[in-house]
Amino acid sequence: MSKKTVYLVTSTDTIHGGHIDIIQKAAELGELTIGVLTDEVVASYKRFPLLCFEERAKMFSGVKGVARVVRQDYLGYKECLLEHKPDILVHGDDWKEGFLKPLREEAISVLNSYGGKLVEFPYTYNSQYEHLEYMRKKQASIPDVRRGRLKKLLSLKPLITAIEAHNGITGLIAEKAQIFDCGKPNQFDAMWISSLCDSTAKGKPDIELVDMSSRIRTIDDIMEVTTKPIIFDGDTGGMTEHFSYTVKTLERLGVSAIIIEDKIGLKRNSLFGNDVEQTQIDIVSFCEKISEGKNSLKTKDFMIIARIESLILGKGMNDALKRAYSFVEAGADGIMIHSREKTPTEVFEFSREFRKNNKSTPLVVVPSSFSSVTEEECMKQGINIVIYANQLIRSAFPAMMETAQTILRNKRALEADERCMSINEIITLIPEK
Ligand code: SPV
Ligand code: MG
Repeated sequence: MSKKTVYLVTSTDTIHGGHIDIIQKAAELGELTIGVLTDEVVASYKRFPLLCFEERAKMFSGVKGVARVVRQDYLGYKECLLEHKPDILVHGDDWKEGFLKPLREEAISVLNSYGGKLVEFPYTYNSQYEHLEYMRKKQASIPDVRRGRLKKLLSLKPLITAIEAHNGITGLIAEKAQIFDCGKPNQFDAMWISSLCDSTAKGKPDIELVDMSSRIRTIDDIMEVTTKPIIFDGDTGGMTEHFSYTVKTLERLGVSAIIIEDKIGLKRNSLFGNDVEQTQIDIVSFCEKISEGKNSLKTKDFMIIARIESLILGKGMNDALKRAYSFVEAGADGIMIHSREKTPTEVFEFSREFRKNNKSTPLVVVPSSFSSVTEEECMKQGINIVIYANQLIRSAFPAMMETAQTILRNKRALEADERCMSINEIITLIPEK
C-alpha cells in the first residue's frame, strides 16, 4: 500500500521543540509536505518575518521527517488542498475558534470534496515559546530591522497602505487595527506621520511651525509602541543644508522614508490649494535638495520621496511630469503626486503618463479629497502606496467635542457615558508590561 500524503502549513521563523513534535507526529501519518507561507502572506496577518521565505524554506527542508517543502503564497487552504490533494491535512486545534475558523470550515469542505481528512493536534501553551515570540516581536521595532521594511514590502506587494499616527495611541491603532474578511486578514502596512495631524494634535497650524525636535519626540512616542515602518511627512525638507542632517537623524532612528514637497517659503497645507499663497520651488533647487539628502545616507534602506504640488497649484500635467522625471533623475526613491480634486482623474492621468517612461519608481497618493477611490483602483493605475493621511484625527476631534458639549449641556457626565468606552476598558487598554 502506498504511503499517505500529509500537508502542513507553517509561517514560523524559529523552529523550537513544539514544531519538531508536530512534524514528527505528522510524518508518522505519511509522506509530509510543508507549505511555507511567503513573507507577504505572513506579514498580512502576523508580524513581519525576521527570516525571509528562502531561509525559512531551507530551515524546514533540513528537518527529519519532512519529505519536501513548497511555497504557499496565500493564507487559505483551498488552493493548496486542490493543488496537492493530500490525504491528510494537519493543523493545531487552536483554529476551531477565532479568525481562522472560516478557513477551517473551508478546508474541511475542500477535503470532503475529494475524500481527504483533517487531523488536528491539541494546542499546548508553552511559556518559553510565548516568550520567544514576544522577543521576536520586540526585535521588529529595532531601528535596523524596522527601517528596511518599507522597501521590502514594496518589493513584495503591488500596493501598500499607510495610515496617519500622531502619538502613541494612534500608533497603536495603526499597528493593531485588523479586520477579517472570510478569514482573510487586512491591516495597514505602514504609518504616516503627517505634518497636519502632528501640528493639529499640538494645537498648532500646519506651517512648519512644529520644529524637528518636537516632531522627533512624536516619532519616538510612536516607535516605542509599534513595529510597522514609518513614512515621515517632511514638509518642504527645510534648507538643503539642514535637510542632510534631518535625513541622517531619521535614518538613524529607524524611519523608513521621508516625503518632501516641492514648495518654498511659508508652507501652507496643500489642501488650501491656491486659496492661500503658496510657492513652488524651482526644479534645479529641489533636485539639489534630493541629491544632498541621498548623499548623506548611510544605508540603502531609507527612501527619499519627492512630492509634486503642480496639480494642487494649477501648474498642469506637463509640469508635474517634468518634475517627476527630474526628481527621479536626481535620486528620488519615489514620487508622491498630490491633488485636491474630488475625483482621482488627474492623479490617474499622471500615473498613466508617468508609467509610460518609468515602470518601477514607487508612486504615492493621498486620497483625502478623492476619498471614494478604492485601493484596487489605485493598484490598477500603477500606484504603489496609498496614504490615509488624516482620518484618525478628523474622526477623533468631533467625537471629543461632542462629548465635551454633552457634559456642558447636562452639567454632569452621565449622558456622555454612552459615547465613552468603559472605565475598565480604558484602564486595561494599555498593558503595564
Ligand atoms: C499631511 O498629512 O500633513 C499632508 C497631506 O501633507 S495633506 O494634508 O493632504 O497636504
Ligand atoms: Mg503635511
